[in-house]
Amino acid sequence: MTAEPGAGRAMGLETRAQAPGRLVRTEAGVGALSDAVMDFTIMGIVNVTPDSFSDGGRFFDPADAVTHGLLLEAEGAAILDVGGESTRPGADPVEADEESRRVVPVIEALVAAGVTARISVDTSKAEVTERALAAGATFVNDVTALRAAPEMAELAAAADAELCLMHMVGTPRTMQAQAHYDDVVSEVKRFLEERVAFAVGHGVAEERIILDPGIGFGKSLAHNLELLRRMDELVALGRPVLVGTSRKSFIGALTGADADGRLSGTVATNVIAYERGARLFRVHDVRPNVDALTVTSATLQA
Ligand code: 9MG
Repeated sequence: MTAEPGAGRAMGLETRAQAPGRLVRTEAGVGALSDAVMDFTIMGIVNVTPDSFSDGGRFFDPADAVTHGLLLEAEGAAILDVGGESTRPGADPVEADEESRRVVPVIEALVAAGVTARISVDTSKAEVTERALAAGATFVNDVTALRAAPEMAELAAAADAELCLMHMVGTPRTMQAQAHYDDVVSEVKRFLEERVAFAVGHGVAEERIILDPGIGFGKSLAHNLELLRRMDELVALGRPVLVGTSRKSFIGALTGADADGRLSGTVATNVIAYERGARLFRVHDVRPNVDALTVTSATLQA
């Protein structure tokens, strides 16, 4: 894997706002309020689950999920991540048929509604991936990095879809018990390099791959903070890095806030990660993160 010029740039979605002071629709969604270049991408979370940790059950009805996705797009999400199985520790496993029944109608309805945001399917199952890609998803978000279903590589490759490979030791059900690292950043890097080699070896174009350190997945508070602080070392792998800290419990461990009160902490993590080169951000609260990252981006480019 070699670093390429502009590798930190998020998926070619760089945009320039057209009308300072007004919301403008751009390739990435709703544009910035200044004339700064938006060189980051927001992935809005659309959980179609009864049991996700912060919004479980809120958008379980497909119509509510679609309405929510459209709102996130209007707020500036360039990607909508549609998931039908919670990855929180202790969540109930879901059969592929049930997971597809949750996500496919939402993807179809978002496409029918004419969303311009890319649609991501958050799944680790080949069957769900296949159905979601057929329904209009163009991005696969696999928290197991192709370990649960290696054949997802061929499916993503055949569809020329973007593929996010996330670090996690074990599975969502076993990961917390395995949170030991000698050097968390080096170990995450090694894992991601190996998974990129696997994906490329199974036909995925390297330029379609996005890397993710898996913040909160089997990592202690200190591990999560170290990964954020040393994000530049992951960015140096040469692929865009996606960060998913939104409302996670390590923020609550620092601030004492419950999931609904973790927006300020989430924004802080994203600003730090941006400053160190991450360019994709998976969030529940789109608009505040767009605003904070627009200001950060403009400041660093001034
Ligand atoms: C589904 N999901 C929950 N947290 C996540 C994170 O941090 N990254 C990615 N890629 N997906 C996540």
